[in-house]
Amino acid sequence: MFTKAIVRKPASTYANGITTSDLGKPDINLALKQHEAYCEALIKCGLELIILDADPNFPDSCFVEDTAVVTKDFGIITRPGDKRRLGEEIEIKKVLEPLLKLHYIEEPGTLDGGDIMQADNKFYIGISDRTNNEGSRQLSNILSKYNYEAISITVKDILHFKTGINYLGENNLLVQKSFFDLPDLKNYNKTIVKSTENYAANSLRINNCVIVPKGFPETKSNIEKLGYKIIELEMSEFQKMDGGLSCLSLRF
Ligand code: CIR
Repeated sequence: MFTKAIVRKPASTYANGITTSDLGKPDINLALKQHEAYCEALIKCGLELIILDADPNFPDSCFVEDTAVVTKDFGIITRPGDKRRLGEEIEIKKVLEPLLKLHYIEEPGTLDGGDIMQADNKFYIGISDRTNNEGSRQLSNILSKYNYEAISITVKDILHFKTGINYLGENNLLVQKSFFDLPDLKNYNKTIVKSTENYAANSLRINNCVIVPKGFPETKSNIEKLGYKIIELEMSEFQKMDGGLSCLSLRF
């Protein structure tokens, strides 16, 4: 069970953030509305929110997931892999310091939280353009102290590991096609997201709900068939900046 989440409001400079998508410029007012709806959904799922003010110096800073990896007992402050985002983690460190025992990813390691997927007692670490082998090695060392197993997986053609895969719980993985045959994931029950619904692979399990982006009916129905209660959220303005549901919060 998660009880808390950290979120950060989109900044006035949000449209200047990093993106590879060709979906056009985001509308900041609409992004703020969608962010409010996201916060309401987290509250509905039973979370108490720590809502941080926007920081216009960091256009991507609403994507707090990349700045830390958190569990109930400890947290790891990351070293974001794109230089333009280095520094976002400082505020998150301040917020987490009184709450959790903290560890740090250090230079030359880089690591974005979007590359880290926890599935029960295992952590999968995506090696991507943002997370390097050294970052993965440091994280694995920290996790091993807490008796978690760490498995690294190479990420190709998508921004972060969790852009393409998410653990729903009860051994259920939601996966884009490219992750279906990975030997490291062979023991999971996999639900494939069809390519026209790829964005919905970043659906988010929180307590007894799964939050799904609006507009992906087949994925929604497949998750429903697994027995989960669904909350759908409009995510258009975050999709334009390569962000998904998991990116917008740190849950613990
Ligand atoms: C970036 O490129 O870093 C942001 N525009 C999007 C980050 C999305 N975060 C995530 O998937 N965890």
